[in-house]
Amino acid sequence: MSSRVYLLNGPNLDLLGEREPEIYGRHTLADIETLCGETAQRLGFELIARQTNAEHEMIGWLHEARRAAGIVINPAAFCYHSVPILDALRLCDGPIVEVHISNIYRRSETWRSHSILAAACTGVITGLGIEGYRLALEYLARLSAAAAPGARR
Ligand code: CA2
Repeated sequence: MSSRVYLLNGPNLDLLGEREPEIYGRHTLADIETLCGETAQRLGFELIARQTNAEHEMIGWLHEARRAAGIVINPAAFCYHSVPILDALRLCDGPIVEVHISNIYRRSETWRSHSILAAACTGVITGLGIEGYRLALEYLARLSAAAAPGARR
């Protein structure tokens, strides 16, 4: 059983912390990766953390993550239109948590509330800031523990 978990962040999240702090807070992508790295270490996961602005790169990483213990993905604006990413998510065997830093149901642009990728994910965490990433990893750890041989059901 793999102990590898992928943390994948989508377009523009490399600039987090620079604009719109009232919506996204002041944390940077580096803060997210540090938080997730520490959390993964505590939970016994090997974390692969990546960010891209390119759809094809995200798809390649999802292929790589097909047999991972889990995926935490903030697809950013890919979630509104990317059928290729939807298909790639559906090819993954493990649990997938979609994370959004802002509450996508609470935004003034109502189109932001409909992620086409959510249907291919185990669950979605939205609006809890960067804490959402930590909670997603903790959820994946619970699933892994429950699936481990000898685990009580
Ligand atoms: O809340 C989230 O995490 C989002 O996935 C962020 C996406 C946005 O398109 C989604 O609707 C919700 C990307 C936001 C744009 O990136 C920024 C980068 C730096 C500063 C402000 C925004």
